[in-house]
Amino acid sequence: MTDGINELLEGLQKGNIRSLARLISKIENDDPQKDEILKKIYKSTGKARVIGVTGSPGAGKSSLVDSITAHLRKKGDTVGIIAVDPTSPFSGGALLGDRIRMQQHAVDRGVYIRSMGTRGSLGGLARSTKEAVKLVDAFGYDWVIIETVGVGQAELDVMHVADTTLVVMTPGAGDSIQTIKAGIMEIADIFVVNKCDLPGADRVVAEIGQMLDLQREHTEWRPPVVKVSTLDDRGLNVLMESVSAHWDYLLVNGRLEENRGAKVRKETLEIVDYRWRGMVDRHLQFDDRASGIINMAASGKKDPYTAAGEILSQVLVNSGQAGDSSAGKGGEIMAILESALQELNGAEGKGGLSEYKSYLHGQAYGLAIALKILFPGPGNYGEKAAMAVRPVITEHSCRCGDQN
Ligand SMILES: Nc1nc2c(ncn2[C@@H]2O[C@H](COP(=O)(O)OP(=O)(O)OP(=O)(O)O)[C@@H](O)[C@H]2O)c(=O)[nH]1
Ligand SMILES: [Mg+2]
Repeated sequence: MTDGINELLEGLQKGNIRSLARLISKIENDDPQKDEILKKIYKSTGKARVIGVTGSPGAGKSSLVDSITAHLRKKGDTVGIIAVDPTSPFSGGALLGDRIRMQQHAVDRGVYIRSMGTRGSLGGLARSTKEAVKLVDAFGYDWVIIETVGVGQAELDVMHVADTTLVVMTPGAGDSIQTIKAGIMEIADIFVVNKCDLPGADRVVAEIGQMLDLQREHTEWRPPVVKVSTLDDRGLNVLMESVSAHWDYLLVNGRLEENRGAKVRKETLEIVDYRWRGMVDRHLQFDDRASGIINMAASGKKDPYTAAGEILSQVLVNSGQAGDSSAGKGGEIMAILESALQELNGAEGKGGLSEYKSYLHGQAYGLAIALKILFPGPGNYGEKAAMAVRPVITEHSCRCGDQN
């Protein structure tokens, strides 16, 4: 963990919003120290109440989040809002709209608003959104509200981090119950029929009621259906009472712990899956032997099952997980490399000292090369060393050359 990250984590603890924003950016950009950051803050999470708000595009989710936030602020509670915007980073329209509408909270330090956009896959977005929720929670906000357009599996997946999920419907054309994606109906803890100032709201309420009658699993908690208009906040008090009632329901008989426990269980497996897949991907990228095996499978010289088994054993051996006794040595060399890099950072801060700096550069570079030769392969020390050295080398514009 570098000094920079430690400083940001201290900032987070002290309530510095800039530190929170920078940490979320690091998570969003898949920073190599991401796992360390999340590990460090984990014990500070779990205090915030998390509300998910989902529904069709234009249903009034942002307007509703706005109204709920104002309501909570009046009680003195603090609110962190994460708006998931899966649209292309180039369009940015919805994002801007959200920003403008929420301007009334922009100067309020008790409210933090963050949009998460797609950088890579939608799956990546779902993961980084969940991680951002943890950071906002660890920061100490009383509430975290997540807004997402409920159109795809990834957005539904985001909703699983919420303690209470609101599904927003409208009397508008095309938003009748038949057109709503099945998965969305099932995750609702509360249905909000927004825009009840428009005609047809009662029909939507009735349709939702009929659907709930058909579902048998809602025996313990039948999701209430609340009519709201964010234009004049009609129905907002009733909605907030339903949110409270749902919370009380969760607190009875340890349901909250049970729900959160199930989420952590799922999350742990997701992390295992994600890391494992990362190891395999890097292996395929860096190790020619793997592509050789795949080619043999492709040309019918090996069956795909044997080929897959061989590749998996390679991944295990290369990552030093298969009982390689020299792995400990790699750790020691890595530690020397890390202290050289730290020294280099310190020297940079003091300015001057160029000879000493190039000595440290040389040392770091040499150690990284040695680790690369001794411990090759994805996820192993060679790769870790290259990753550790690379930012320093580009930052200090060293001419030693790139690691890979
Ligand atoms: N008549 C009426 N219009 C509303 C109400 N709430 C929101 N709107 C309007 O509906 C439009 C969409 O509102 P948003 O809050 O941006 O909806 P959204 O669901 O966040 O939209 P996306 O994030 O783009 O999916 C805006 O023009 C709002 O002014 C309401 O209660 N009544
Ligand atoms: Mg919105």
